[in-house]
Amino acid sequence: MEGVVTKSTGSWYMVKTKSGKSIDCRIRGKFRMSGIKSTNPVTVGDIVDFDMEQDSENGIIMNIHNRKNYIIRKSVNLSKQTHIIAANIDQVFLLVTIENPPTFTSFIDRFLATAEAYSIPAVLIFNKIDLYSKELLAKKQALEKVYRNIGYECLDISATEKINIDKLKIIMEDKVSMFSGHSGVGKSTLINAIYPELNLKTTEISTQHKQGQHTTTFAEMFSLPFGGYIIDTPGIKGFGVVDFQKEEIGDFFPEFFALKQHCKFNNCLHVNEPHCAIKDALKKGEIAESRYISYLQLLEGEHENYRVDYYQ
Ligand SMILES: Nc1nc2c(ncn2[C@@H]2O[C@H](COP(=O)(O)OP(=O)(O)O)[C@@H](O)[C@H]2O)c(=O)[nH]1
Ligand SMILES: [Mg+2]
Ligand SMILES: [Zn+2]
Repeated sequence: MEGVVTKSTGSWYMVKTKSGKSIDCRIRGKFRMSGIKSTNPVTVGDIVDFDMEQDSENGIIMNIHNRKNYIIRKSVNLSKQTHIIAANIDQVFLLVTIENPPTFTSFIDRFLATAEAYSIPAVLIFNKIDLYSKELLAKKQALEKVYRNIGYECLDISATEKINIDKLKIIMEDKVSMFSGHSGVGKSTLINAIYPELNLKTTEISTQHKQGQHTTTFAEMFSLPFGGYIIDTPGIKGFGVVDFQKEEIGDFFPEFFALKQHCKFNNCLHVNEPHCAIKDALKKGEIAESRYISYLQLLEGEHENYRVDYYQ
């Protein structure tokens, strides 16, 4: 039988089948995933094949399907090992507010580059649009133009006034989604607007985790009444860990990637090199200055303390 792992404790896995049944499963022996040194072989979001144990309500996971993507966290004690937080994420939403709190482009761009590195499509949600003055609305529109031009979907939302919640639900339908953004941007309020019962659940879980002695936290997938899932990652503040190599950072800026074949040097870092297509485009205004500045910051490694809040 086939199912998706919606919850894990490290030794048990909750597997939900297509018919909607949830089965407690465990794994037998050791799974070896090629290329990944991980403390947990099976993670939330994994599609697995399982057999039922004899005379039991429980299953045994026999096989994990190839992951289309996954996010990781480095293990604290085993330096080379990683903990896979979740797999097969269809999209990640970054909540952005122009004010209260401000979300800076450097933060947005680091987030988007990380999502690109993980191969997870990212959507920008501009929340609290009910609050914005004419001036701030113009600022928001200018930002949206920058991101739409390079292929990112942007959505205006008011979580409190319930503006465009239906549009968001359509984007989320039948997909596995994650939400992130600075503290105070309205993640909890938005989740509440989408599906009130879910918020109750996640609050309970966060509390439970705080009381627990173990710092290990496991993600959980919550199914949505209109189809699809939200992945909750209690206690995990980073969008995983990406160790960017200088030469590859440009590849995670789609508008840079599209032009780099025209740079004179194929290892061009787009800083001081002559005949650089990216700098030419910047001069012509075809690449946004804010994006180029964010790129330079990543290149200089100013991302070490980068943290993204999840929606708890
Ligand atoms: N005016 C307005 N306030 C909002 C909106 N969304 C959230 N808020 C407020 O922003 C504050 C932080 O929201 P919260 O959901 O706790 O943010 P979180 O830290 O991202 O989970 C709360 O006071 C919310 O009522 C919105 O769309 N409009
Ligand atoms: Mg919150
Ligand atoms: Zn270049």
